[in-house]
Amino acid sequence: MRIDIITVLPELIQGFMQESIVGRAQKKGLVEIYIHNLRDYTLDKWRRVDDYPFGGFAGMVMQCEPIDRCISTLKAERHYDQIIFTTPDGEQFNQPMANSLSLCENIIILCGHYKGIDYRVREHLITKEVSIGDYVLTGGELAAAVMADAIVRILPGAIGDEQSALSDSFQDKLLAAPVYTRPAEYKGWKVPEVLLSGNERLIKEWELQQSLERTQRLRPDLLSDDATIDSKKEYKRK
Ligand code: 6GU
Repeated sequence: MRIDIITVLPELIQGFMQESIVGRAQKKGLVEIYIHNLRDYTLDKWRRVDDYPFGGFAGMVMQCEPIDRCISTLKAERHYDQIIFTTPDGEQFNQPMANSLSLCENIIILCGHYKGIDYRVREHLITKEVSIGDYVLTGGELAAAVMADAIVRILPGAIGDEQSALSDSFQDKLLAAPVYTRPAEYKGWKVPEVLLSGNERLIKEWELQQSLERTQRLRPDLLSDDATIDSKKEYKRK
């Protein structure tokens, strides 16, 4: 998979992409991530990429030309499955969207600035508008990093244990069960007995029951969805 990120603040994303699972996934060759400085695509001699808005509104607006030149350069080299714009008024990012984007061959993420981009870019160049939640960030860079992280970590091989990405909270619309490690008792705080039993069937049952209980208590909205019922049945069969 290949992810191209277009931004006016490349330094903000660069460090993040070199660390952790995302950094490792790149070294393993599972994903290529390229960060493009929008200023490299302007024809303006001062490298400006924004201008005053028509209509006399407040603030500056990112111009069509540098964005179009950057996206066109990329599109001339390969087909892109999605050209995503990060914006608080976009479709809410969630696990199913991360799953579906992780199946793409090539995607572009254009980092938006709220109120700050010529609308014609959104009408003519963008195929998907995405928000990471109902709050306003100063720019789309953090949103792009969040999306890239969620997409890359589920690529096969990105996480050591194949199973672990699939048993994440939200992956089956249930919150994950608690996990514990050694020692079995610390300051009198005990690990649930069943986990020490070695009985795989009982442990699986406990895990599902914990997932359901925690989801009911913390995120009852997730259980109202029909898909949850199916995933529970599926889980029981395993
Ligand atoms: Cl994608 N961008 C900005 N600027 N703010 C946001 C967001 C995106 N998602 C939530 N808030």
